[in-house]
Amino acid sequence: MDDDGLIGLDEYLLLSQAIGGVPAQQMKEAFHRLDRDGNGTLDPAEIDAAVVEFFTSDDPNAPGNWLYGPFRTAAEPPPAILNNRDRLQTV
Ligand SMILES: [Ca+2]
Repeated sequence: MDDDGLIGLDEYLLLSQAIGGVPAQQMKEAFHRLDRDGNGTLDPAEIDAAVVEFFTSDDPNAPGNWLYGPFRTAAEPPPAILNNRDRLQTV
């Protein structure tokens, strides 16, 4: 992380490695969906919008649902972090 307040593709892929379980190619696609203005970095507004969508939208095409890689249905095993989200919803 280079402390510029923005997340570049290289930094996003490091994050994806930390999460684990999602192939780099899918994380690259996720990054490009989250980068709504297409300038090659994720700024705080893009991150905020993604987080809100991630928790509020069930639209598979909503960029926020790509925050941790491709949107998954209940039939697909999600990475561990999505298991945590499911757990939160059922408490
Ligand atoms: Ca951007």
